[in-house]
Amino acid sequence: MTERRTLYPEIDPYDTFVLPVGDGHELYVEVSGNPQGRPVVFVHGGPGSGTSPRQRRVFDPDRYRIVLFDQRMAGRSTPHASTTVDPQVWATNTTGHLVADMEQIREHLGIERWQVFGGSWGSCLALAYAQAHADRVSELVLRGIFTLRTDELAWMYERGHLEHVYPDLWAEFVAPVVPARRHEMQVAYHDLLFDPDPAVHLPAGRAWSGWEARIITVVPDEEGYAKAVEPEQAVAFARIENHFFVHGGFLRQGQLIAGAHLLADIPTVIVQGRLDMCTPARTAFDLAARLPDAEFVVVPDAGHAFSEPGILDALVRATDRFAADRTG
Ligand code: STX
Repeated sequence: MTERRTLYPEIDPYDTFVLPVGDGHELYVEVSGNPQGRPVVFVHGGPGSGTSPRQRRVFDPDRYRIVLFDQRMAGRSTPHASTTVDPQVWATNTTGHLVADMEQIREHLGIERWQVFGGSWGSCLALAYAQAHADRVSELVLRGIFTLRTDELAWMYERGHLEHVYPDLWAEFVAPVVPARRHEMQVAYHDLLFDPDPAVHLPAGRAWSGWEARIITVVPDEEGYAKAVEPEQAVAFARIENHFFVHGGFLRQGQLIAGAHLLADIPTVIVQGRLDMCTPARTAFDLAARLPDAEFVVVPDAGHAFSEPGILDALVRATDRFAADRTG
């Protein structure tokens, strides 16, 4: 096997700012790399994970103008999901709002078209954005495809699915929910996560976020798990994910697969781990079947996370190839 590609060296942003996008929400945005480079926006996962400095490093900093932003209520954006359960605030955090936010960021930066790069929930939001604004997307790089169809969510959060692979971790995931409600985990968790009492929402947030952190890599990542269950992050991540999931991502059932034809003219790479236990490969196959011109890479020895060695290799190769393409 040829050597696997890894992240580019650490870089600092050359510009960071806060962008008010309406409804009282303010987003943290940062730009790194080459100001004259090919524009790319990194769409983070969860939803609710926020961005991390590592995400700048999947792009050649000499050839890309790299835009990262924290989606509503995540990371350094405010108000933060860990500090409010006000339904009025949550009502203005939907997929439609996030798509519109991306347009505001693009316009603010004076970018005509940009590459859209997203994994997991980031692939979902990237697909929603690209299907709404195809003319603004120069290329798509998608990993761990997730479209929030009911059965995709049931796979990970309802009984009778992933518990067959991880019975021990599943037992920890269901622990905060009373047995009588374990047939409706997402809804039951909603009540716990949005309870104003930290004695209720904190253990629930850690159990929800910890479950995901332990099933996204093939080899356990203790450092990743420790970060995921840190109280503020765990509660924010769990609340945002749960809010989007109980609402089916604010999408029509199957909307993003049915709309795939809208992307036919966008050069697209789809990277999927065969051993992905979070967003199983079927969704990637469903998407790839509707995008015959896309490059579809199934990595045989990788799980879900962006950091899985085979996934990272394929992603860096994809962004390098698009950076070399002057026609886009
Ligand atoms: N969540 C899928 C998702 O977007 C169900 C996701 N999974 N893990 C992540 O994001 C992080 C690695 C960003 C925590």
